[in-house]
Amino acid sequence: MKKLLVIIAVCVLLITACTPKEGIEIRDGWVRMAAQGDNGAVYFTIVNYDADDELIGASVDFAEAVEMHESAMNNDVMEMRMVESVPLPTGEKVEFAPGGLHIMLVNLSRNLEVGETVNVTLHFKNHADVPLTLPVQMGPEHSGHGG
Ligand SMILES: [Cu+2]
Repeated sequence: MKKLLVIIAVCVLLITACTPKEGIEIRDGWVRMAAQGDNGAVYFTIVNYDADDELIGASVDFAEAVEMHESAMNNDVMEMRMVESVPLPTGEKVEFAPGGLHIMLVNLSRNLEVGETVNVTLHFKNHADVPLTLPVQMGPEHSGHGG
């Protein structure tokens, strides 16, 4: 019986290792350090190996609201606009990064300290929710929420 279990375990490992990429991969995720009452921001890279999909939002349990924003320079002024959904075409990589797309955490209910990890759940139009555990980091620059 024990031997059988070992064999099954080995098979599972082999299958996992050899499966072609599929689903939705989220990598390089991080959350900007911020104080209670301020706004935070979440960044990551999504690669969609599934059929076309859309990111339609995110949720956390330590902010009043969670919105998707896109920052852009407009006449030398950095502006943010709210985005209802972000297209994730199959095979494409979509980056959420400072100065561009970001998840904005409105009115944090607690401090986000460098070195801790926090839970963020992403919601998709077709794909099941993806829960993430992301590190809190300082970020490349330090003004406002930096979006
Ligand atoms: Cu923003």
